[in-house]
Amino acid sequence: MNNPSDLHVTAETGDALIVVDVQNDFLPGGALGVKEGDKIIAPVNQVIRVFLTQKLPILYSRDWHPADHSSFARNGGPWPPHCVQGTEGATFSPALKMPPDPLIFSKGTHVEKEEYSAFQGRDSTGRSMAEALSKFGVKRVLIGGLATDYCVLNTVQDLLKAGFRVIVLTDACRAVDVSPGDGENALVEMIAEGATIATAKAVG
Ligand code: VGL
Ligand code: ZN
Repeated sequence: MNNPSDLHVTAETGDALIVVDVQNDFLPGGALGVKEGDKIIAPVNQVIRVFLTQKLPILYSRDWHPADHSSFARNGGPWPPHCVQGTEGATFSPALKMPPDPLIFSKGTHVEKEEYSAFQGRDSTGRSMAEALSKFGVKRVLIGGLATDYCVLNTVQDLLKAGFRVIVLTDACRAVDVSPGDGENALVEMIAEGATIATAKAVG
């Protein structure tokens, strides 16, 4: 794999940043805490600062499940209950930098649908992420968040299918790693499907 530090990324018009599920439940100590999930916050915030300064769009996704969601173990799903709408666990990390009026896309809001992909999310007016990206004239997406092997992977795959260029910020992602190597495999898969990788500090 290429050394991601080789690539400098100049953020410019046509770019958007997608910040995936930086919610308390996915951070260490949370209901579905991702190991070292907290380590992504500084890199993510650094890129958020660049995008805010340049007035480029930042789209925040959140896992936003009803209390009886089908992905929860008690309903036959694979996960402990997490990111239940309105709970502390579903709240964005207080350490995550957000503008006063953030663009938030909620997903997994229907009992029977998993929706790992932020691309399936909708904002408070019901607008899809695809509609928002099109309105902003986005051609290229930089992406970071939790978790590499689920929501980041599925979002990147949907973005690539929809024709966006995608740069995965490797230091701004961490994996659940249900099986060791899942995160690495997800990165390899994203690259094979057309994504490129960079680090947050290469973005300016
Ligand atoms: C996620 C597992 C369950 C994620 C969401 O955000 O990656 N993972 N729900
Ligand atoms: Zn979930």
